[in-house]
Amino acid sequence: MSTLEQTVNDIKKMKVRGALDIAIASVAALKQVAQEDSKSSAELAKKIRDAGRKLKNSRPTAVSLPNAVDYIVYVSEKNRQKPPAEYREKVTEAAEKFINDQEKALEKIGTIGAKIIAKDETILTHCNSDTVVQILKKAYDQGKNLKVVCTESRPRYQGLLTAKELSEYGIPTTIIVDSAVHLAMKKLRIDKVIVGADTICANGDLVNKIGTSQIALCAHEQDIEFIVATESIKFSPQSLLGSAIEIEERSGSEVIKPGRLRKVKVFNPAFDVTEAEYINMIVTEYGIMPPQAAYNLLKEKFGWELK
Ligand code: RUB
Repeated sequence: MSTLEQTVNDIKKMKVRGALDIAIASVAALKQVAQEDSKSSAELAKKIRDAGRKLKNSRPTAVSLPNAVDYIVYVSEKNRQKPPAEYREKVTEAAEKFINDQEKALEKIGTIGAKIIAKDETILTHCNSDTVVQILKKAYDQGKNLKVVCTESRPRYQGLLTAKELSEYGIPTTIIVDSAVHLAMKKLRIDKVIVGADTICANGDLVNKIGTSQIALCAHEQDIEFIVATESIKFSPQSLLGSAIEIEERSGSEVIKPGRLRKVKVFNPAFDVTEAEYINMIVTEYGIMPPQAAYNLLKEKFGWELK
């Protein structure tokens, strides 16, 4: 199996998951495609376009994937007239810079995000976000003496990955079932909620793991800050509103054993939309901003204009 096929497969089967890792793995796969034997750069550019389409179709919701693929396709098209050796060099350089930039962004968000955690706070998080984990570990390293509450994140239990990683790092960690969030906010004295993002729309709406919006509503009701941690690669110039994003629906077999309840349908959406009004702040590598500033970030950093 080629690296491309392997990557598409791994993303579909969620062996590679989380918006950031999906983007990085896709760019690494495209870099490999650019190394393939070929008579001309134009032929390689076509291979990159085809590979990009396959990668984009592997999971529909996180915008980091099309953003990453489109960037490499753009560099590839720009260099398709150059001799193959030079073309390969340009695509490789762009892919390596992209991956390096994401690693730097993650590091920076960790530093910026750790500042908003005060000493002795209890933070609730949902699912498994490398970006959130980075912030929590940084805050712990700074001696903030924090505690973390993780939701299990049914049906795929990504919350257990977060709980494992944080507890092994030394952070006191508690796991709760998803439906305990409202009660846990009071009983476990949650100070802040911090979640990751799959997509931030131009109006500041957040698309993230299913259940995120319920957590935001609970936080709003109890006056608990709801914070999103995300690299700018997850901002979507194509999506004005969260309600317009395609939400991935996964197999019912993730929820109950096939055949167990034959007459029952299973609805298994992987993500949901949290409206901007329930988000207090978004932490990016460029700093902290209100969700309403999403459009400005797209405009200033990526030259995007509403048409
Ligand atoms: C993962 C998920 C994460 C975001 C952000 O969903 O919703 O919160 O992708 O993660 P899934 P990161 O497990 O279905 O991919 O900060 O690591 O990019």
